[in-house]
Amino acid sequence: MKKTAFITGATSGIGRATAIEFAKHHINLILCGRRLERLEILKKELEPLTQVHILHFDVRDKSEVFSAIDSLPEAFKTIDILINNAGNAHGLDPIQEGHLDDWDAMMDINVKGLLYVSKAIIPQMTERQSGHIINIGSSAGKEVYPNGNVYCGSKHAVLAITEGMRLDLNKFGIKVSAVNPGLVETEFSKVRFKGDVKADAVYKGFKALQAEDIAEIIYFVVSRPTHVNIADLLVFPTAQANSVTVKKDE
Ligand code: NDP
Ligand code: 8X3
Repeated sequence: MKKTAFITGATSGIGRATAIEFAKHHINLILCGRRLERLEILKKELEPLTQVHILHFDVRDKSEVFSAIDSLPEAFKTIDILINNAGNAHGLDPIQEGHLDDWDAMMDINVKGLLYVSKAIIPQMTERQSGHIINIGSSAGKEVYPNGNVYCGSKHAVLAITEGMRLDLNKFGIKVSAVNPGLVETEFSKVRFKGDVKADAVYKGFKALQAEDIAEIIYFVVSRPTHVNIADLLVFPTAQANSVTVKKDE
């Protein structure tokens, strides 16, 4: 029986690469994001491999989240795999100079958005006593780096919520995993620096992880036998030792 995966943040980076990887393995896909045109293009690209449905909503908007998930057609209503991936950083400022709008965005998207989507999907998993939730955390959820304050806080929250989910959903046989990458070359830094050229420097001088590297790891996590759960996985580029130590070309 083919499985169905619900992927948030499928318009770009890790979410998009995961959709492509899952399609290769013929997993049915529900692809979510705000940029509808990108979702439509990806749907067309992947439909020769698998069934694809798109949902266009902002994870910050509770009622949009619930009505989008309610609107799923019968063939996509049973969700076996939830990839809570939508998220981003806004700004890289010392705490005394940080912007309230940036803080709101990070907490609302990375933490509350993940909770809203999970709240809408978990009941069907508990009812069926099966399912797999993968939360995309970050090395920033394990270690705080200078000026990372609120982003790191949001990702520490993702890790704590993941552990809480694993405890509470254990009796239902639901797997809960965290995949925590270090530096991955996506649109992440363009969003963090709001299009500023500073973003171009982030992945220069070393080989950063690519979105496809993380997608392959996520597929590995979801394709383990029923009795195996990868609870918490940290992955860095070889050039990175921790959040602040990156070996760059001279
Ligand atoms: P991208 O910016 O490339 O992708 C982010 C995705 O999140 C987009 O598809 C975007 O879709 C979606 N998204 C953002 N805000 C919202 C929103 N309000 N509602 C719905 N969807 C939203 O970044 P990455 O692929 O790198 O990031 C994916 C995840 O990986 C994030 O959680 C990030 O924190 C995490 N991560 C990234 C790392 C990196 O170095 N790149 C390292 C560790 C973790 P759209 O704008 O169309 O809505
Ligand atoms: C993204 C990785 O180090 O830019 O979560 O915060 S980092």
